[in-house]
Amino acid sequence: MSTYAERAEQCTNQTAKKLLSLMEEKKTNLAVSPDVTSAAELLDILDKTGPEICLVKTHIDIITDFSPELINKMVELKEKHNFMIFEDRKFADIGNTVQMQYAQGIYHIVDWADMVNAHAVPGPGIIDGLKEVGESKGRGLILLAEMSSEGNLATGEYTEKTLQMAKDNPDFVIGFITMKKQLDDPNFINFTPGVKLVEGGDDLGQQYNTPAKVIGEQGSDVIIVGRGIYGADDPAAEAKKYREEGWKAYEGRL
Ligand code: S5P
Repeated sequence: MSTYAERAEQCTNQTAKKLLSLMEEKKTNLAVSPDVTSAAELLDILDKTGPEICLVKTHIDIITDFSPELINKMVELKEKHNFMIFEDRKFADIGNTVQMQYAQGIYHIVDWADMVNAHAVPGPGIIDGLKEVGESKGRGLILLAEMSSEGNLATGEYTEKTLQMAKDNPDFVIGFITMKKQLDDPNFINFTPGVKLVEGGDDLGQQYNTPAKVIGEQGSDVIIVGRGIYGADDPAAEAKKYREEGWKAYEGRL
């Protein structure tokens, strides 16, 4: 299996290249998902876990006291700790609408998020719409090929068609939300949510696998951890544990 550094060389998209290089350089395949609702809490978790992560995944629309100042501060932390930003917007509409959701409104996501994700359900027009706005800024798009929640519909033919949409747009699509490695193509990065140090789930259908399983056995590239880190008493120490587990599993599979 290729190293993150080797894959960075082969990528066409500059955001994918940057992420893979950063992962190798910082020796981390951990993305933190601080799904908290206040700006201060978000910034606090990000400052504490920043040294351990390659990426932060945000849900900007759950912040109750959002202001553009939050974005400035997040970008300051990004520079301080050297990580990238993924806004988990899960676009799911026609191309014309998602373009506006991506660039306009109060969040202006395209201006600060290195990458965003989208569902494939509307068909390729969703990629075309996002690409028209994001490509010139060097942004990357992640498609949801699979989901972590019980009973989800992103399986079989749906997943296959999603992968095909990515193959048709290798300049803008940088990878997948998926439970396992998809495609034998070094261009695409596999991002896996639903990760905890012990397997299990929550009472709303979330299902958890361990870093060892996700990276080591299933061949994914990036672990996305929410409650496992921000729900801990010491998020910094917990992030360090996930980072070590994730990296050990990566080295083990090389
Ligand atoms: O299939 C998915 C896709 C995503 S992006 N399942 C997920 O759980 N996610 C996101 O990952 C979800 O929106 C949340 O932000 C995070 C998982 O959080 P946790 O607290 O369960 O680790």
